Amino acid sequence: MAAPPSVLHTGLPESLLSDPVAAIRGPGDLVRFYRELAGSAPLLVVTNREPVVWKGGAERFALPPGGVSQTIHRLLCQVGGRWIALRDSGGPDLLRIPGEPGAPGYRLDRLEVPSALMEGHYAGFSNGVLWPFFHDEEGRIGEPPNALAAYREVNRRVAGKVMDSLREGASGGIRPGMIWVHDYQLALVGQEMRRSGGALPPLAFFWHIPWSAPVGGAPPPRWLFEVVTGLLSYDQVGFQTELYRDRFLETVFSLYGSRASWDGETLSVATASGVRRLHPGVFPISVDPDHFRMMSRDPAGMLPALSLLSDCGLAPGTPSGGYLISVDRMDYSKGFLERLSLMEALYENDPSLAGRLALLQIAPPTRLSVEAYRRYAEEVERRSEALNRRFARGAWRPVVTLSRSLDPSLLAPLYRLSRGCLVTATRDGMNLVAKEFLASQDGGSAPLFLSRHTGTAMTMEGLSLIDPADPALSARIVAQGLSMDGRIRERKNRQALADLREHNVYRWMAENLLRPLSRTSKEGALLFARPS
Ligand code: ADQ
Repeated sequence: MAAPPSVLHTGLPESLLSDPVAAIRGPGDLVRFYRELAGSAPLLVVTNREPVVWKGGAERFALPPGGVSQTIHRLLCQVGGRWIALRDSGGPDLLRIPGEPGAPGYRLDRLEVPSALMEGHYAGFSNGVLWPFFHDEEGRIGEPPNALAAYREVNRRVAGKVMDSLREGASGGIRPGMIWVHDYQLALVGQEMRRSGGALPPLAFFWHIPWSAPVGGAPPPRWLFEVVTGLLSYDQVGFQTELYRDRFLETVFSLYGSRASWDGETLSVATASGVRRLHPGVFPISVDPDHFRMMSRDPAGMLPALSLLSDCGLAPGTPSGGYLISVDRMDYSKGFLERLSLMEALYENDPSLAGRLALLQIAPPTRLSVEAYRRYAEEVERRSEALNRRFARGAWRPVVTLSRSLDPSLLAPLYRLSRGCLVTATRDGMNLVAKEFLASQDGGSAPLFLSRHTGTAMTMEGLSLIDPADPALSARIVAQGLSMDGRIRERKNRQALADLREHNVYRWMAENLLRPLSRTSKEGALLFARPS
């Protein structure tokens, strides 16, 4: 008997049936893919942060450097649609973002939230409670009074803004092929939209950060049921890795017991507001490796990178110019203290490295309205100074810190010129820095030393893994990696780059869009099954 077809009935063009996303390499492929699935239906994206920075004057606004939001921005410019975000720069509530000539561009609806409410939502609940909880840092949780109420209220207002944009009548209203909501700050938006009633396009959500394992025996935090139930309102909830997706499922089962069931594709849960059916998917996020490769050798970025290194006392080609690079927001989950301990162990084990191999940490401050972050930044500064006092050699310092953001055009050559990259996150949804470094090496042999607690370590093979919780062991792995035959290191980097080119950020987007949009294209019937 013939095997049943793995694609049941999709209504999708033939070109998308065999392997719909494997051939996607760049923005043009993604736009074509979107059009084949959604036709002229626009896309509606909802995020906490806006994709542009208001400048005013003739220039009006600027695009922040690179990153995932700029990939989504480029798609929206081409296919048209709307982006709803909390306003974090000046200017009007509504901005028309133009596309290239001939492309529709999109409308950015910015939601102004009073500062006290924003404080409770962002610093209070999102980054004072959810972030530390899901990064297994319960000791850093600090929940100001009314933070949960502020979180609910901001989610409600964002949902209201989305509903308004669906209702605005023929002229201003939008009929999107799907609505794509992002990250832990906005978990309740889908539920609030469903409470408004009426038919909705498919609602997709992407959870960018880790999901922690349910705490055996201990009662769950009182808000967890609410956040999980909020997520059940979406038709698709995407996670970075299987581990995080499976932990989410475990959490659902721990909270809902026999009212939940999972058939390997669809999760069904009998909630107080009815039975919810959704697809919890695994979509590891990525970068545009060709773009980083190109930037890493572009003289326009290379020349300023060389002069920046000279200013830092790390002039390439000089005996004291070697450096390991790290690039992260100043966040405790990125393991700054663990990294300093690793460097300390490295110098203790091999004192000849002092004077020859520094740590260049590029670390812009972040979330300074949260006390845990302010205290952490102070502690990192104290520890960096102590290491500098102990291992200084003349004018040479072991730790060079740049506390600011650098444009990716400058970051890429800095990655390329380094002796290696240290990623020491104690927990990380994915970690894009690791992927940017690998893409920028392009034929180079500098190794990536990657924390095994990152999504990148869980989803890519053949990388040198370290454990920031064990700096002595990690320092030995780093020393071995640095002295490994250059050809072996180069081969490892090449293999990683090939993997990244296949699993790039455009493909990540396509995989997120595939199921919800194919559902729209069949007018509400979920008929698509991924090829096995
Ligand atoms: P982040 O926690 O911010 O992201 P990461 O994935 O490393 O962590 O992305 C950081 C981005 O900011 C990178 O593109 C990096 O180049 C850039 N960046 C960091 N410091 C910079 C600096 N000094 N100057 C310029 N650019 C800098 C969250 C989750 C991650 C997940 C991403 C995407 O915490 O786990 O990988 O979202 O889903």
